Amino acid sequence: MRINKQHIADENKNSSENHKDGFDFLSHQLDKQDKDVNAILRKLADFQVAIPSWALGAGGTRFGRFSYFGEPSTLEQKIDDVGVLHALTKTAGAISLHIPWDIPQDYDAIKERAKINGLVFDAVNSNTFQDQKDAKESYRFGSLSNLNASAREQAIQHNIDVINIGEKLGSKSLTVWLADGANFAGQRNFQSSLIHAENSLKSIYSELPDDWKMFIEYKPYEPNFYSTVIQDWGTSFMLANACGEKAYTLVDLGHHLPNTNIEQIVSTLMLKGKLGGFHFNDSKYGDDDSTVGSVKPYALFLIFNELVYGMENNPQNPDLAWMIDASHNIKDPLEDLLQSLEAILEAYAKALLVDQEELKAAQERNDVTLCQEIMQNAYRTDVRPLLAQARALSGGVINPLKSYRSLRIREGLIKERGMNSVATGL
Ligand SMILES: [Mn+2]
Repeated sequence: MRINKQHIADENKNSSENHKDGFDFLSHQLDKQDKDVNAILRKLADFQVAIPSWALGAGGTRFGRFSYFGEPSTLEQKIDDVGVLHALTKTAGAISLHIPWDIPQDYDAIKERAKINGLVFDAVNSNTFQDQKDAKESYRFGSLSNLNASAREQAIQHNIDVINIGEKLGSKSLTVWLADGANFAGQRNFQSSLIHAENSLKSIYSELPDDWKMFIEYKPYEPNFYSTVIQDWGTSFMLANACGEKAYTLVDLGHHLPNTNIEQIVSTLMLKGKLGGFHFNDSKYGDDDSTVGSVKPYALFLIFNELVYGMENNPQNPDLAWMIDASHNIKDPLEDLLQSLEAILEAYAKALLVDQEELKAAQERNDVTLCQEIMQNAYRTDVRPLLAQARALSGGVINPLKSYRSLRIREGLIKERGMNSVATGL
């Protein structure tokens, strides 16, 4: 199921009249506010979000899993699914692989498949949160922080293997997320856990190629419910600093306790030049894997406001690696990802509309009311015509979700793959 230029042209023919009305109106309004519409369109078109290989099948909870049918059961099929998203949106130009769920058999064939779909390989993700078949040591009591040196060695070697796989694909970064922690008070010594984790991360870091980055992801709880070794941004930041200049903190939106001020975390890390990667999702309670922007769209906008500020004012911080990190239990994963991509771009576009000069002046006068007005005026602008215009100019469709349905893509995938295919690793 590959979407070609004719599909796109036909789809856009049907929506172009309505779109043109909406876009003309909005760009006229923005012109009057002295906004550079073309510059915003270029930024939107350039923004690329990686899709992780684990987001394409039906996820599940420990209570059950409900297939959406036509799921990708091979890495090739996962790449094709991301290709569908990218063809429609021109925003999903990268795939992020999870090892060992998606180890390529034939590297040339996999690279060729990605190329045909217009994709590059983003960060590679290691997995030391579950035991692999025939593994010598178990991660039941931790991986990089395990008390058993041989288990730590195995986890370090796995991360080095993941780097080697990534190198063959053209990836430039490794994401490490540790499930290590304790389920019960008194189970582990916090200090020795942290020392082991730091030393293990340094061992992995020492094998990192010069042009690579290492992202250290944090999460407060789950699967361990009493303590987690890398529980928050401060711990990640400290470990990244201990490793060296190629190590960075990775912020995953779902990896915070409710009401955490994530925009402030983003701002602090960018000031210090240590924000490396960003995982999008949304949540009500914890790491809920909800569609981006479905629960707290205003919080997402506030986060993007800091990201935009950092991208413009913090040359000490590198370009960020953007990825959606979610797993879908009842929706068609591709539809969910299309909604997430739209929400990300929407928050970005709104943040680009914030008049930073005007905001700074209002802040300096302590005009609290005006500060809020500036933020909310940008947020309340319906920017969807800008997104559609940026997509159409890049060769995508005006309305991705509508086209996904009218092109009957899921039906095509079910015909190709059947009703019983299951995505690997889930
Ligand atoms: Mn994540």
